[in-house]
Amino acid sequence: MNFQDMSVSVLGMGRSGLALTRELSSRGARVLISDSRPREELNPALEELGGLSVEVEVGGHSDRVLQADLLVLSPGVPVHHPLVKEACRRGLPVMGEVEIAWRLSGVPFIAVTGTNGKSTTVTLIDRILGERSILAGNIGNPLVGEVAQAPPGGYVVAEISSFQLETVHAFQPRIAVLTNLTPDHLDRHADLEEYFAAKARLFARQGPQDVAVISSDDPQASRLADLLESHNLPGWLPGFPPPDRPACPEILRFSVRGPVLKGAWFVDGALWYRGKSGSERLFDWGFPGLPGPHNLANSLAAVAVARWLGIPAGVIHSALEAHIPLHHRMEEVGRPGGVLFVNDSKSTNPASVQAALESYQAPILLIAGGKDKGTDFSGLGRCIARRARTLLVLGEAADRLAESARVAGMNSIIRCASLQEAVVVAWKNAQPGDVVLLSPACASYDMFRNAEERGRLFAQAVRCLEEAHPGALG
Ligand code: UMA
Ligand code: ADP
Repeated sequence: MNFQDMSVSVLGMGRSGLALTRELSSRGARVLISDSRPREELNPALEELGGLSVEVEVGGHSDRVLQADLLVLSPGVPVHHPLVKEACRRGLPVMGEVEIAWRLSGVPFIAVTGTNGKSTTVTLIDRILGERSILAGNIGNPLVGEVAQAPPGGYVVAEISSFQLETVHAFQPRIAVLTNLTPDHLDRHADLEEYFAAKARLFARQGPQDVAVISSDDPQASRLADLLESHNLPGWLPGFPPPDRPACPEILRFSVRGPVLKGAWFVDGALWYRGKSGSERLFDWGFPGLPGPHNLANSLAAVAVARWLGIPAGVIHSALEAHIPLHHRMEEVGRPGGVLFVNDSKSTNPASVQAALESYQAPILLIAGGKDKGTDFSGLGRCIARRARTLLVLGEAADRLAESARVAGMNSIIRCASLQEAVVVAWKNAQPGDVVLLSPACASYDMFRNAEERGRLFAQAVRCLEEAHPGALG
């Protein structure tokens, strides 16, 4: 893709927009970068742009952004934005950073999407590939700034969100993985079907030389695999044309429940893989850094990818053995007085909370709540009532969460004004051996800058407890 003298408007001055602006202007494009936030909130971003000769617009997106050859959206800018609709109406190409990064990359992509488990799965794949890969995308570092570092003959391992998939077109990953698909981001997508259709775009351009790795345990993921196999993937929004050829990659499935026709599975304590040369027992399951059945599923996805690439079982085993939980994902952050505190701040939907609740045998005091994404909490409420001894709620979604647990029969529910208060109250109500689990089921933006900040403050509050009560409860 040649950007020389192309006029490009970039919406959003976050990590994605800034990386794009740097890359496109270095390739000779005339860039206008526009952000809806006021100047005083954008000072660090504006400083980063300081050395570049680009046009900057702050405090809103004007029609000026439509006077371009290409409109590029940051993931945080929804395709339902009126300006995007107008761009599509005028025939102005609209794309996102993933599409551009893919077009600029010289090496194939291994792309992972799903409601949960993306970061864990891409990290496992990247560690298995070692020197042969680079890791980027929704995990935190924009692809466009990284793809040039991929080793020749290697792979870009990319975590891809549904937001990013809204604006891909020709994107054709060599290997595409779907971990699972459960309700989330319904404040952004019109409904679950639209979320599903966005996820399906990961596979829409794949051909027979490519492979799709899809959970066979998750009903929506399984439905997507069936639609892919029968060339019936859903279309996308008006203004975004469908792929011009029927596509069907090779399909591998993975299951924690038993054998699949082709792919990876778990049975009788061991991992198995069946590819072109028949079934093989790989190794026993049991890795301390990968707790819970959900991490078994993530590992099976990574195993299917790795075995399809011909990587020996021993190399895969070593990578799983060396894995330590990523920060803010069921991360043990302290044990004041014998009470285990677990930071699962990246758990932002009901399915990820359920996965955490199913991972501990000990009594659980659950801290949950945060920015309300309009998610249905009724199933989660039943799971909380079954698995948790006490629920501590906070944030915008506190009342809805409390109500869902209450109607499911739970009566130990405590409302807290802050995360710090929740930590102290949970500790006072806990016995040695109990688990205090921060697993919010919600986004963090009502009280924190992001999920990482929420997790850090939780860990800090636990450290304060440890310092204030050395030996207490022990
Ligand atoms: N903005 C506008 N107009 C709008 C909306 C937003 O100008 O209509 C501006 C905001 O004022 C802000 C900027 O856009 O200044 C933020 O852009 P962004 O929200 O796209 O965030 P980035 O910093 O560019 O980070 C994005 C991803 N963010 C989102 O998807 C919300 C990051 O994923 C990703 O790591 C990064 O690109 C690099 O690829 C974060 C995330 O929360 C971790 N992802 C969601 C998730 O995992 O659940 C999908
Ligand atoms: P993502 O990148 O999709 O957000 P992460 O690997 O960062 O996924 O994990 C986010 C949250 O989801 C954590 O709370 C983690 O424990 C949980 N989780 C991870 N894998 C799964 C899975 N396969 N199913 C359900 N929950 C999961």
